Amino acid sequence: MSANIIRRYEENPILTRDDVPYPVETVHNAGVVRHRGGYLMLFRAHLRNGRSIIGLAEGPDGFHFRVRPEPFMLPSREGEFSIYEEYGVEDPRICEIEGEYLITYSAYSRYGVRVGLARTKDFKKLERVALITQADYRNVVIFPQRFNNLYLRLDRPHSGISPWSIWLSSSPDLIHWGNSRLLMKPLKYHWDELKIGPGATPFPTNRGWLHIYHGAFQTMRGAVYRLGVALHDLQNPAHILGVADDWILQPEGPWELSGYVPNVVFTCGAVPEEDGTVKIYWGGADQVICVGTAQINDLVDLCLTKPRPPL
Ligand code: BMA
Repeated sequence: MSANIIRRYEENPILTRDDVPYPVETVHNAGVVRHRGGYLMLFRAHLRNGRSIIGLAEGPDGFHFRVRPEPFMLPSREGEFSIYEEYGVEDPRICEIEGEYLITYSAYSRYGVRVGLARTKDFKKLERVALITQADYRNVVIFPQRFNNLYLRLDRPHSGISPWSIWLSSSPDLIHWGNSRLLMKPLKYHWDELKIGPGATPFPTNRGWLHIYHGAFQTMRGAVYRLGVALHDLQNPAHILGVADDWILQPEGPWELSGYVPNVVFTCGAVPEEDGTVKIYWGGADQVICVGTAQINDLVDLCLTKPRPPL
């Protein structure tokens, strides 16, 4: 194993605002999936009014992307969604399940931040399904499979009492969610002690579901955002097999150390490949998009051989 468990792509960053054919100040925090033989990315971008929209980019190999001429998702102007998306839509995650793509995103408004769910089959026609949390939630990733006929998601409620942690909830219909339980907490005086949140949509390996999450540590210069990894039981994701004690990625590249928000690597997507590697996408300093690759086995081993307690 090399010193760094994630190997950064030599041509990072792979997407910047200069690649976007409409005016934006940042491109970051991207969900990525395979689609029609290529790779499809949904990314967050700040407009010059400080609010966010979601753009779409496509490419053949997971490293080179071309941005579609028009944004993919703007705040809704209709019905209930328009009330809760007034301040913008952020941080899309994509889950491919049963022949369609589910998109979860943060919806900001004067009432706080909630999570919206939309669905598409072709990334042309988009249907908003429901707002699937109350206020004070972000970072929802849906497992790409049902368990005993139930959808499962990892989510992250905000709390004034307990450090922000990763929870699991289930739903029979993607609209009504419940049976929530706490799975993973930040660890005291650890790289993720301030807060943690779901990152990329989990993917199956032969030893469990791999989930790449983010964690923050407060310093005198603000928070440092890093990535970590956890392994969940294949049949029952509520059972965590191991959470790696070490982070797997920290801000080191110049575009991760400085940008719109310095010292940030933040993931919304990872694509496992048949050759045993995974492409991991992250926003660098909330300004650009980067990619790196890791051996899936190395990530699994780190969870199992060097774990820290989940709670
Ligand atoms: C979080 C979210 C992310 C962002 C991160 C670092 O709270 O706002 O979208 O990438 O902070 O600034």
